[in-house]
Amino acid sequence: MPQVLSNARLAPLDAPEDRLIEAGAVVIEGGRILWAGPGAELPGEFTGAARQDMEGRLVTPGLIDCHTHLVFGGDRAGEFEARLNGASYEEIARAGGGILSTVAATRGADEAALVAAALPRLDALIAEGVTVVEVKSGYGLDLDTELRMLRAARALGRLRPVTIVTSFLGAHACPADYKGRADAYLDEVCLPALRAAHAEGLVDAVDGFCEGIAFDTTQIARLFDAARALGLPVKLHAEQLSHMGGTALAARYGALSADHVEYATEADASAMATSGTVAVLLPGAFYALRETQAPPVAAFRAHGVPMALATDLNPGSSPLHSLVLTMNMGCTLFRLTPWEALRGVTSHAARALGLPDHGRIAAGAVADLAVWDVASPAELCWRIGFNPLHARYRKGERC
Ligand code: DI6
Ligand code: FE
Repeated sequence: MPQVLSNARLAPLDAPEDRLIEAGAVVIEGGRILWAGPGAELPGEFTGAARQDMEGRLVTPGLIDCHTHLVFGGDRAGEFEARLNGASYEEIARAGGGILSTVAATRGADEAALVAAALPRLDALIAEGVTVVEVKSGYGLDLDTELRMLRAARALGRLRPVTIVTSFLGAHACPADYKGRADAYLDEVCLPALRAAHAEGLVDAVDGFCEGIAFDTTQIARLFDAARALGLPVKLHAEQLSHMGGTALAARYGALSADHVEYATEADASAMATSGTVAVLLPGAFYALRETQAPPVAAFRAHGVPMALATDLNPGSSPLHSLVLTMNMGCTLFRLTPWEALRGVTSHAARALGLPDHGRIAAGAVADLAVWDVASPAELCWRIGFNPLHARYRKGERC
């Protein structure tokens, strides 16, 4: 039986224009959107259907967090304190802390412990209208733990009404026992773990960290070749702390996204536009690391590169658990417009995950929706640390 959400201020995000539909209606059936548009144009076949009055609230697609490291063991509060005392993120990493300290804690946690630790983080996102969350591995750096992280991520999607999309991030850092032997780590651990995880159905995409403290472009190219051989899409942490050429490489491989991209250039933006690669901006990491180099938003705009926004939720560089706050940060720190921020957590985030039937309110799309006690995208982005969610629908169910 179809149901109609009526009297909504609809932000459909289904076209390049910033467009609100006043007194809009959305028809839902079987977890999909059958029709959306001005209530006055509701097709006659639906006028007798069950109605829920949105009372003029803003209705957007359910939010999509397209870049998180949600599953991990332990915490990094001590590192937070060390950075307040002057240590840099890279110094801590080179001294064996940083990502590698989370690797030690994650290796020591079984699947149930990883799930239990991740659930409150996931619940914080869900409470703000998030309906799709990408989750990366990358704190195992050995076969068993990489697979365990991905199994934990899949388990989260069975425990909560949310869609989980996984990325294999075995090339996140080089573990201590392979220090200075990144190529051997790739051949002996990372690529075999990727193949094993793929064989178990645990991998939706392949990610890497291209940086001085991680892997270079030649090594990432080998990872991407392996992904391609398995038929898996790729994405990359690129140009976060320095310009390494990862963005251009990602574009050459037709990557879904290049993420962080603070140090990307105009030429990188042009290459991304050609390949259709989404720029995923992560203001939480920019803020937490007190970076000063902002991503080249003007170049992305000029070249028509779609920009997404995500939390990068992780214990080290971005312990950020709010996608609504991320929108505010995208506006304040990177000068996105509120509409760009909203697109960044809906239609462009869906594109970054290769999910064309998510992130917009249009006939045929999945009926993931967020209903807000606000009147406009600007009002949604404006406050700092306030959650205006009124209701959330996942696959047509209010939950
Ligand atoms: N870039 C990031 O921001 C996260 N991973 C990455 O490659 C940080 C991960 C961490 O510090 O634990
Ligand atoms: Fe990240």
